Amino acid sequence: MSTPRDSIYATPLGDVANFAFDDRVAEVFPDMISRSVPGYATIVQTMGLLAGKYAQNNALIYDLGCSLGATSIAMKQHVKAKGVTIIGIDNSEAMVQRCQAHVNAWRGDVPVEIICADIVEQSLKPCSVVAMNFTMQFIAPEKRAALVQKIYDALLPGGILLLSEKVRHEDQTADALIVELHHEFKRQNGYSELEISQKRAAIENVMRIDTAEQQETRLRSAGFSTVQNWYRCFNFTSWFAIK
Ligand code: GEK
Repeated sequence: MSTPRDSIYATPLGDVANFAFDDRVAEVFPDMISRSVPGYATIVQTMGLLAGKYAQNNALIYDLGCSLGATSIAMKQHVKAKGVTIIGIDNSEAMVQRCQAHVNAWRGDVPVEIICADIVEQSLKPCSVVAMNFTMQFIAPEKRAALVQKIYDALLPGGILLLSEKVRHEDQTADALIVELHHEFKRQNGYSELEISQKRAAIENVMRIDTAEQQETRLRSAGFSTVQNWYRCFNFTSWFAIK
């Protein structure tokens, strides 16, 4: 699907406002995320594959922070279990307005319902798969442990959480070098220095990233018995956690 090109930060902005998932972002989102996250397509496809392996008959699947539904679409294509519904939740009206049509445009046997809600407030029903692809980083840090616990409690035995996050590194030298490698990735994908620096300023207060160790400790503290990192490129990483 070809989508409009992201040029939101291409012209100089006097005061760079905090990043928000508004209409302008939703419009260009597929282009923005695929030019910004190394391996995004691989991550999404693999999350679909893992959902296919772990989906249980007659159980729900959640996609928390579904944006335009890329992960829901991948799961819809891979899940063969019977009596499954995928529920995508996002609190951006601009995303939700577009998401259902995006998801419906792809074939698949599994029904997908998109809801506009805050995943911190939303109660979760028993489920076999929960996908959180780059969403935890936008949740207030002090609310993350309770959210992971809520996910763990909702998962059926043998259920799986699929988590992807941008991470930071305690070692300042390592962190600076890895951030630079990511910026080089963005340059190679056509983002200018101005776009990179203005986006960085816009997102600084909105996206507060943890270290990989913090993420793993939180998963284990919630009760997950298997916590495994399966993807890493620069500061972008994915885990599966099995109950
Ligand atoms: C993908 N998973 O393409 N409640 C619900 N949604 C939220 C909340 C919240 N409290 N906070 C943020 N969001 C997608 C990509 S994007 C990642 C996810 C990124 C939503 C927010 O509106 C946005 O749509 C999404 O989380 C994060 O596989 O832009 O880096």
